[in-house]
Amino acid sequence: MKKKPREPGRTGLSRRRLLEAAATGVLAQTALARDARADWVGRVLDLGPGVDEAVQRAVVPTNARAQEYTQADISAHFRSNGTHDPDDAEYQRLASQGFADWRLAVDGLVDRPLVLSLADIRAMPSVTQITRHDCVEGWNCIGQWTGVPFSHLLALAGVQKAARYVVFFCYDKVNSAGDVSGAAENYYESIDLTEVAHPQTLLAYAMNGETLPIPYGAPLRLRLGRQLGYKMPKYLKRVALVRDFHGIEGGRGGFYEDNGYAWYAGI
Ligand SMILES: Nc1nc2c(c(=O)[nH]1)N[C@H]1C(S)=C(S)[C@@H](COP(=O)(O)O)O[C@H]1N2
Ligand SMILES: [Mo]
Repeated sequence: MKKKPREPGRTGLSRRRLLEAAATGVLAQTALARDARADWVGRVLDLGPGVDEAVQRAVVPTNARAQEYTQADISAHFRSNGTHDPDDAEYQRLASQGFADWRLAVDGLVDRPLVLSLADIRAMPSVTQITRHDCVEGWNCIGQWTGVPFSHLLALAGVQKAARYVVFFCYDKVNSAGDVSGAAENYYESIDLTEVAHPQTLLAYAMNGETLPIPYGAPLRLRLGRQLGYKMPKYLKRVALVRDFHGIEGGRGGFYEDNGYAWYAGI
């Protein structure tokens, strides 16, 4: 008589024990991987890393790229979400002059604070990538973005040892999800230094071969390969290297986070 194949789960170890063992291994592996990583890239997160992040980082190697697509895959219509045109007098003035006077401030825990024009940023080494944008609301679009690898820009500024996160400040104010009557807050976001080092982390100034249009974040927005849309702030005005989120807006590292969404939004 043929032996019945063993049913899944009948391994002698309970499912729970297996999960616990896996989680312990995952955490140990993650810690090892972090220790092995170079200099500032490896100094990540005392604060905020959920198990989600530990598990994803262990399963997906840190530098794994999200899928890249071809020209033929680019969405005919790319949706614009959240703010479409910041209602901010300074932003409107800058936009009316083609962002000639716009500057990006790079400060906080850096050796050399920078103030960069769009021309400065466009003169840096650039990459062009066709990737998918996934919004937490459940839609996605494929687009092509051109920009400077963020790690290049931060290397120019020199990241100090105490820095753990980059916080992005934007020109627009938004209302918390579902509460149109609520007071508007500044849109802001943050990523850690592991995400900075990822090859698909760009400060993008062009989309589908054209200057980044206002609905999609002109003149400069963050693009990440492996996180949800809300982690990619548009209308950037300042990036600051920080140790933690204490005293920054609602203190959770981002506008969506202050409104209950996860800080780590890996996909
Ligand atoms: N400054 C700013 N950045 C933002 C938002 C916003 O409202 N303001 N919306 C976020 C959300 S929820 C998504 S899905 C994407 C939308 O980018 P898109 O307009 O290029 O589709 O931007 C993100 N970044
Ligand atoms: Mo989104």
